[in-house]
Amino acid sequence: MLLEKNRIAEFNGLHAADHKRKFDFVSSEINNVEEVLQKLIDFQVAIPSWALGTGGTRFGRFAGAGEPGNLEQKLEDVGLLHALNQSSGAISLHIPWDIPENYASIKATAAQLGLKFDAVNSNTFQDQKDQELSYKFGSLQHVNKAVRKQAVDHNIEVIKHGVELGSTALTVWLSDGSCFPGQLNFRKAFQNTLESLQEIYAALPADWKVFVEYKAFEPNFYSMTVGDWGQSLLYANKLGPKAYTLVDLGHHLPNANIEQIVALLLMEGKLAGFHFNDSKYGDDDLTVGSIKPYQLFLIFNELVEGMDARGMDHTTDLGWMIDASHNVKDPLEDLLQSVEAIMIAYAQALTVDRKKLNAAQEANDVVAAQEVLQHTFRTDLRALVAEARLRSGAALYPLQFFREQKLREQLIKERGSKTVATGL
Ligand code: LRH
Ligand code: MN
Repeated sequence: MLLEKNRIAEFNGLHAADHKRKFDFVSSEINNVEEVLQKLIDFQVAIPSWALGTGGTRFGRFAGAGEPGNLEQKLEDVGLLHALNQSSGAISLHIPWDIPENYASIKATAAQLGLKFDAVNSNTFQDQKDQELSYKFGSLQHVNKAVRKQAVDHNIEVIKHGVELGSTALTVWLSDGSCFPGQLNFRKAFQNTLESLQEIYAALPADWKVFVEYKAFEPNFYSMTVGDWGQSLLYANKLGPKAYTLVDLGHHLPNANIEQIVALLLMEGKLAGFHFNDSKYGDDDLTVGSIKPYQLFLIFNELVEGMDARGMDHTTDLGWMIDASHNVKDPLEDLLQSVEAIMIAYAQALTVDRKKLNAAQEANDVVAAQEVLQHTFRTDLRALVAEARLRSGAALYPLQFFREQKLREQLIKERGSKTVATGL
């Protein structure tokens, strides 16, 4: 579905006066408003190709309608999100769920929709039907060298797909680990995984990065071979300068201080980027900012402080990706909400009074430091984010537009109600 620009301009026209009133008020409170707006306009979040359909759990999956039935339609859906918010200008593919049949036509479609290809993801957490050796007891950690070789070869194949598409990063998330004490020799599992990652690292093109994603548990429930940021950083440091640690917000033990992890990985120059989502208990993959919005703000607060301390480019030097699944919501509505939450947290972090915060920290004035952050968190910056959309030709209110224009109904008319998207 291609969205005519005039439909968005018409919608924005109806809301222009109301928006201007709100924007004039909020911008009167912000001294560097034009600089903040430009950063919001430039900031792009990659959409996961595996989260454009209705997800499920082991207890059930309640199919949605009008889902993308192939990679072409997945690009169309991300193109639709990008047309609505001009902040979703990239897609992250998962191999083999999204193997392009024709690189040239896929690249042409992506270019037409204003989309880039972000990090490509390998998959050695499932056995494919034509696969010779099973990953039941792991992949890169496996005691059997032949299984490790099969997994290394798969990752090298994924890099090849990425090179064809213009991607410059490989994300490796390993489900490897153990479910019971005694099942695994942790040291040997680490060594096997490191040696395997070194073979994958050696196959990286010069300008590529490898993102080592950690996870505390699931699908293994006693140990994970890349179980926390420390283990991932150990691998990344031993691999070399092209290896980084990827932070999936849902991959931590309860109450982990993720903003501190982010601050230290940035300080070390080893932060790959993010898989944004939210969670109450485990790897719930819920809408970004839907459960712990203050934590999301604190993470972006550390990001802006840390990136500026290193003179990093906010738009290009880290990987900004969503990784969520949708069990009870329309996938596109959910993703629009997630991008909105990310943009608001980024806007909040860009408007923190850093001079006042640093002065309070230097003076051990705990209350004053808290008040600086909570003042920003309690300031409604939605009109600022909407103004950035207006200036980039997007809809002032993407979710409202999606519903009022009945875009899901239009997708169902075009695709029927039985199409199923590959992914989680
Ligand atoms: C693992 C994970 C990983 C993806 C998968 C879809 O939980 O976060 O990033 O490969 O989800
Ligand atoms: Mn993830």
